[in-house]
Amino acid sequence: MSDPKVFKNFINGQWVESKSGETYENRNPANKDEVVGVFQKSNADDVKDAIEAAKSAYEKWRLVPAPKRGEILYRIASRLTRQKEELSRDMTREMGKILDETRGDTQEAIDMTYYMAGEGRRLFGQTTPSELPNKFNMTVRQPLGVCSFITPWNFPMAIPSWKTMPALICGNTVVIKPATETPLSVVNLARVCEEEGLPPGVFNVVTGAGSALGDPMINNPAVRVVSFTGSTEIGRKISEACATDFKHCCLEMGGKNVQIVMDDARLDLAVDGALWGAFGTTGQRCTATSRIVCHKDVIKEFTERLVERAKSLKVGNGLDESVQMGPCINEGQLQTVLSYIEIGKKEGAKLMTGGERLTGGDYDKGYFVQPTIFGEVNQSMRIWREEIFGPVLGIAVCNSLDEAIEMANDTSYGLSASIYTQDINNAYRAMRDVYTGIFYVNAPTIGAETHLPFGGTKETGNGHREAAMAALDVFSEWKSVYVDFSGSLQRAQIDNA
Ligand code: UN1
Repeated sequence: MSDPKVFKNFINGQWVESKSGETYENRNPANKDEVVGVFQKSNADDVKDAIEAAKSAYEKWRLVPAPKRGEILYRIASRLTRQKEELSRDMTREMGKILDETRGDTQEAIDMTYYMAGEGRRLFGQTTPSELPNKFNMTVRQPLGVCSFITPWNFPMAIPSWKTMPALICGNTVVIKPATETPLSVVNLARVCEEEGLPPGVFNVVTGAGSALGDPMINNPAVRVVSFTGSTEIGRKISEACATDFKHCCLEMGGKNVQIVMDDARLDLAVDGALWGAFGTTGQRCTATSRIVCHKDVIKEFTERLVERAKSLKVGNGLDESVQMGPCINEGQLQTVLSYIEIGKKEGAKLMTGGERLTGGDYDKGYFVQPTIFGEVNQSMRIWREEIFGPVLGIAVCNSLDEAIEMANDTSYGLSASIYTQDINNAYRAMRDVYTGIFYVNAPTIGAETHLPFGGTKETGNGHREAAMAALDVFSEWKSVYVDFSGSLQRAQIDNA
């Protein structure tokens, strides 16, 4: 076997080694024997260099007309489209999710890049009358400067693009630290940016561990925006660190997403939705369905049908097109999943299917676990309350829509929720009363589109939204501009009173 490829950091338009002189191997979670690549184990000095590069690039980039910035983004989107297949294959090798899904991930990055490229010719502000004669009022968006991104492994290209593209179109510059487990997709994104003429220093990549790089990414005073997707625990610390010098801080954290199934639901659809929502991406999505609240009149049939389908899911290496569910990302995550399965059993939930690590043959080379469903789950159980981030679904019973809504809201998180019903009144009531950032009717809890705001309530977020026009509010600040062409001093609130 030939030596694995060594990938470098991307700082100021150059591919450079870490000043630490150290590297780490990244392996395929479906096959530990396969080294996906060797990456830089960066240190605080590398981060400092990247932030300095971003800071000096900002002075020019902010003055490039936004439509011109948009043209570069169009070119990036177009190259991502041309390279979609190879980018997606790289992503399956480093992250494990099946090819269909990594193609979706790459597509999400393409969609976001095109969307933000178009913003280059909008970035609308407002014009509004003045209360005084011969005076003109308007608002314009202004960029902030250097943005630091810490991104997760479950969407290795989509989530970095959600943060990067709106930041760039507004005129900011970027330093990104991709998840230790999935650096290749961000390195690939950097290569595309370089090839399509993004100026040096505008987009910088530093790979390595969050424990070593988190603080220098966040605490540097040149950084004006921090955007993080990951656990609520780390998000809280980042929020506190940003508060000291008032950095913009955008957090997208945990979820415990619910699918409500009412007695009038189309059960075939509800089963399809639950299967995809719970076991897509091996349950490793912030938006994954981890709770079902099902009406008592249909719970038996719904559960039987869902269990039967879950049992037949083919688990394996995502590069095999017939596989339907890939591995967990690493041994630690697999152990977390297995420990929650034990907790669920001890708490008295009824294991309906799954529950075991998959072993034997190729399974021994990766971190595979069976799709797992618990019945008879109740609101006091930890498997109901805590985010597991794996293919574990709990089903609880309800007697009415009111009770379903109360149960849906009984969580510290608030990312995504869905209802399956044919009753339009029930659908609208649930839409209004379930307190989440994303809500679906007759569709699973996963599947957000890039031109709608993405984010959640309560401990899922801190009030900001990613994607769509909402992202522009994270990466720009309003400037209100008053132009007085009267030729005399006019005092607002006084001369016109
Ligand atoms: C995430 O899980 O962090 O809505 C992102 C979805 C995807 C994005 C998920 N479009 O499931």
